Amino acid sequence: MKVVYSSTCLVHNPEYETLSGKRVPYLESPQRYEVIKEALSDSEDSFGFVEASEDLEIGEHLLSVHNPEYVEYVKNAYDAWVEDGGDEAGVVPDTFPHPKLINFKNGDIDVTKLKPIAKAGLYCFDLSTPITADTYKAAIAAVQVTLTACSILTTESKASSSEGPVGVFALTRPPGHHAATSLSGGYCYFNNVAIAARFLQSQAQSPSSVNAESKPKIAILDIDYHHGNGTQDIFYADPSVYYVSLHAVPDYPYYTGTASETGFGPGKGYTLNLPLPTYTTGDEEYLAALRHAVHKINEFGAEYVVVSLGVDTYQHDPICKFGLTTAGYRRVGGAIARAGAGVGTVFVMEGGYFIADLGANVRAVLEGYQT
Ligand code: SP5
Ligand code: ZN
Repeated sequence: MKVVYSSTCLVHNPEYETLSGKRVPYLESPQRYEVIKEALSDSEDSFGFVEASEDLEIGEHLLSVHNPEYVEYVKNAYDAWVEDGGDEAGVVPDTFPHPKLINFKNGDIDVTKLKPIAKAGLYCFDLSTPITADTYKAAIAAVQVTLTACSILTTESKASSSEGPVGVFALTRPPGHHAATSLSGGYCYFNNVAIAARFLQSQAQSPSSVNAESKPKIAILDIDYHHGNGTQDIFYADPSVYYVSLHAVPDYPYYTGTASETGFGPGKGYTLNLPLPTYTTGDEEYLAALRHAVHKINEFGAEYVVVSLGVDTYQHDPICKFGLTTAGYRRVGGAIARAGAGVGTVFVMEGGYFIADLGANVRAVLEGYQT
């Protein structure tokens, strides 16, 4: 399996975040990236490493998901913030446009004239997603990694139709599934998997996998511990992208991910949330839900499967409350190999914060997929 990475993903390195009112060292660290890369280099299975090109033009693909004003904001926010006297550690909001506070639906507030601190709350929903001097560069590199992995996937899928399913791993950071069209949060700035889905739609071609609106069908399987609110939101009214998420309740991001959220308008029925309880979800409970998710994806009939790969479902994860084991992750990979009845899969890295076993857990999923 090819593993796509970029050294530029390492440059995003915030000092701290605020969790439960406490200032703590930033959990989504560059070290996460290094230990995953190292574990895959040590694997008996052959992982072939490919460094993504920094010159890859991604503008069009970024804008297939994100609003242009938002992209400009992420690019320039740090400089504007520092110039306005903000802390050099990075842009972090202190006030949000809560529904009961909002006064600009009637158009009397010009968003472009908001102070940097006000824009911070407009474009970000938590205290864990600061924009530092290097954030934009790393977030762009993550998109470059994702798109490079998708190109490899489409090329390999077309070449090897008889050799079974093709998998590619996009080693991304910062992660993406909490980011929406013009919103960051949960360590996420640009939604890597959403950009992957749109890119794969532009490349796919099998007529049997084309839906009523004649867009190729893509399934997104989100196995991060947290609900991918951003991904769900981006495709909520879109029947060509089936979003399926397994995640913990009750837990962050708290306000999304119920089973009753099933899509909107033409997208009704194309979002599937499988919330699982904190503390009592271990390997067996998780795999039962995952098999159901895979079955639903097979019924949908996608041309490609995009996996939001989080291993924060691990038993020792510092911010999560599931009990998966490293052996369980092998079975998770095996179950995913059955999704889409053998079509190509791109795995895109999301969460996972227990550094000591993070690499082994990611490796277990990918090896489980291959065997
Ligand atoms: C990509 C991803 O996994 N993002 C997750 C972001 C979670 N941020 C907030 C988590 C709140 C955890 N609260 C538990 C406090 C432990 N003392
Ligand atoms: Zn997560």
